[in-house]
Amino acid sequence: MEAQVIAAYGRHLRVREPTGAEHDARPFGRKLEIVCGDGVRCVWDPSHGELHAVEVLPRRTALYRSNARGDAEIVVANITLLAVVIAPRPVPDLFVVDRYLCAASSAAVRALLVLNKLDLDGTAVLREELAAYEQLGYEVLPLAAREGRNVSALAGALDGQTGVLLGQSGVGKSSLVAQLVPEPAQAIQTGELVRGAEGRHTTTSSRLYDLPDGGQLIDSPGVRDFAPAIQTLDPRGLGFIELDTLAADCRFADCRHLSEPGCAVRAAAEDGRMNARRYESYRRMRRLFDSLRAAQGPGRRLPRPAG
Ligand SMILES: Nc1nc2c(ncn2[C@@H]2O[C@H](COP(=O)(O)OP(=O)(O)OP(=O)(O)O)[C@@H](O)[C@H]2O)c(=O)[nH]1
Ligand SMILES: [Mg+2]
Ligand SMILES: [Zn+2]
Repeated sequence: MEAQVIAAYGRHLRVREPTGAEHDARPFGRKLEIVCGDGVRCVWDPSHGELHAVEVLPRRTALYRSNARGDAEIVVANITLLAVVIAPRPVPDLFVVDRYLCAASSAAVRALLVLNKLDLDGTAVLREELAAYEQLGYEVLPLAAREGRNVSALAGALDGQTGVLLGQSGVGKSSLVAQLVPEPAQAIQTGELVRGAEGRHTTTSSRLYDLPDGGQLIDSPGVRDFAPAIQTLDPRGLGFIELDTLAADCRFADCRHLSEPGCAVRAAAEDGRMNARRYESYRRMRRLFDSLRAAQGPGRRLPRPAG
């Protein structure tokens, strides 16, 4: 039987058959790394009375992060859209936003930005900062989950897609899911939502939902920081999409765009053709990349996504 993983926490999986029937399952063997969005082949183990996921079907896309040792860890699989959610509160870190975008471009997944909590002060300033992303071609969706304001724009972007919501804890990812999915209450039954310190519910593991109009959406736990897996990054531009064209004019093919002579990227940042904050972000990413590579052991090959 083949099924889609709609939740994965520890060694517990929740899988759904194409018929819609849902089951609990366990990964078979220690080696299998299974995440939300994966397709798996399952077999029933009558002696233990449980369903085993014995094989991960080839992934069309895979989003990876780096752990502190520089190893790649898969976050979600088979997504076609990555939505980075920010809000005036908690105060956003655009450098983390950039690193999500690097991971998306490295995974060949389309990315967009969601600016939630339009009802709060501070969104006007943020929208100006986000204009730099729009100039790069990233769509920015300003909305307010609380009032359901412009949530339809996100629904439209998710049409026919498998999307994931990523961002800091408290930006409103689950609130958006609640607006888009008719029965988000099912998540509470699975025990994934626990009371956070401030007394509100915080999401503790990813969960995939079907959208009424055909797409799918993965809600994920909030994280303060994020680093894309260095193994997935193109060493030339590290996933900064504006560098694809700018770096072509650097004097040296292996230019790191720091202090090398004849660097076209630095020149573009100096004369305003590249956004100065994005260039600073690139420099930080470069330092992170170098330090993670130094921390890394002999290295582990990542499986290539199919297709
Ligand atoms: N003012 C305002 N508050 C909102 C809006 N959307 C969500 N919130 C509030 O923001 C808080 C956090 O919302 P959640 O949806 O739990 O945030 P989350 O991103 O899922 O957080 P984690 O699960 O911890 O990652 C809640 O108190 C929501 O009521 C909005 O549009 N406006
Ligand atoms: Mg949540
Ligand atoms: Zn350069």
